[in-house]
Amino acid sequence: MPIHERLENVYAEVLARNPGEVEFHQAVREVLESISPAVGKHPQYADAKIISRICEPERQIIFRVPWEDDNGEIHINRGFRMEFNSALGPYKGGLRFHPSVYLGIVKFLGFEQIFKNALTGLPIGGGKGGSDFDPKGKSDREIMRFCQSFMTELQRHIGEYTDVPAGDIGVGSREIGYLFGQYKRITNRYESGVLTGKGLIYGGAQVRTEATGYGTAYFVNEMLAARGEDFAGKTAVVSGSGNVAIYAIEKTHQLGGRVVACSDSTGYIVDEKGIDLELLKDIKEVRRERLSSYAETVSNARYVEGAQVWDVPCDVAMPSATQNEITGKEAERLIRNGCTVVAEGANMPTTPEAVQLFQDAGVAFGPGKAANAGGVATSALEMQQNASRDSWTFEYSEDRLEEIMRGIHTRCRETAEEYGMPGNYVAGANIAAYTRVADAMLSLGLI
Ligand code: NDP
Ligand code: 2IT
Repeated sequence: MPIHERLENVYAEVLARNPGEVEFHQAVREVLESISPAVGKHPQYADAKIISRICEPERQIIFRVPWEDDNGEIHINRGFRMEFNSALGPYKGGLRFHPSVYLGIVKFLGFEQIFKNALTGLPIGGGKGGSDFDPKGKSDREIMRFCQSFMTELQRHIGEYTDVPAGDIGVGSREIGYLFGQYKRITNRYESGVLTGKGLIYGGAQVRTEATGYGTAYFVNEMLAARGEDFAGKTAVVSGSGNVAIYAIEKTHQLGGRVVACSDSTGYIVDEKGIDLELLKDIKEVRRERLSSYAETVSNARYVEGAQVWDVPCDVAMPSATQNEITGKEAERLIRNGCTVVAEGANMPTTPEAVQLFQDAGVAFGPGKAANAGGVATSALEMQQNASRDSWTFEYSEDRLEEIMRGIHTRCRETAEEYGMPGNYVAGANIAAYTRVADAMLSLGLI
């Protein structure tokens, strides 16, 4: 899709200002293309340079994170926090610990988060952070020391009304616990609302662990319903085997589908009977082992090393590992194998070329901003519970999540129709989110 001529200079400026940050360029380009049909209807946004302002983070924080390993050797990592947009609420978004993290990754994630959070309809702005620290192979005490050093700097920038981090790749409830402990120690405040994804015994919320994956499966359910179908009898493939993947599998099974394959960064497993979730959880969440252990335990399963999980035929695909994992080649394979629904559990796992291929082939495509928004939405519910010192039941929280996902799906669909692109969830998500952020920014004066 071409970029509207009134927005062309915005993209040129982003490229010039953020050299080499290719993931950020990709995320911005998709939004600029998607909102182009809205430019004529809302000239006031372009007049006020809203999108140029949104593309420039409100604040960028980069810091040194020194830490000591178990052998007494000193390591230096780089920490980031991208406070991107606070028009709708405090900056909100996860922390990613992965060796591939650099400024371009944190910016793309922070930028996407603005729109995702707007789509939830909840009062949260957009932000993201992380480090190029690699948690793989580190002992528990090394993880703790790293988290403490990371928070020693981060604590001066965050707060329940300012910026509220959570987890992402490499950051789960163990890391959030160490981060919260250090925040509490330094600030002398039991400020529950400063982080989400906390453990249930110290201010965490029911369903937050499950929320992103559950939300993605709920979103697929809505996409199927919009086509007069449901999960019954359908096979699904999920990439990754982390937090999002595990709970996308769980909810897919509960909704009547069968997930036959999932992956990690070294390979994938296939289990035609449907993934045994209790075993998968034990391997990944308790033992913290590699996925290959699964095939060593289950006789009818096989582990395929060094290949893409998208080789496995399926009706529904839920990429839930990392960015740009489905390129044109994988999209063609999925289409050829009969896949009709793709929903992004991960952030930007599908390249622009692959998205186009899906849309041209009539595959229903749910972008991450919409399909994985259940995680951050439930984080906002955690903030709500923390603010009122309350805690809700699992059932009530899950109902709220389902209702939120249904609302996001409806918003995307109706907006796509309103702008003459029925069935285009990418356009629907971006335009609906953009107009919400833009209206808030206009109301707040020149910010
Ligand atoms: P986890 O760290 O729990 O799991 C990540 C999974 O993805 C692992 O199986 C990992 O394999 C795989 N993976 C990570 N990086 C790569 C890579 N470069 N190449 C191949 N595989 C990779 O993370 P989450 O499940 O939390 O996050 C997964 C995705 O979902 C990310 O895109 C994240 O931004 C997104 N997301 C997460 C939310 C959350 O609430 N956690 C909310 C919304 C989106 P291995 O172990 O081998 O590295
Ligand atoms: O990408 C995401 O939405 C997340 N990693 C979750 C963010 C959050 O604040 O819960």
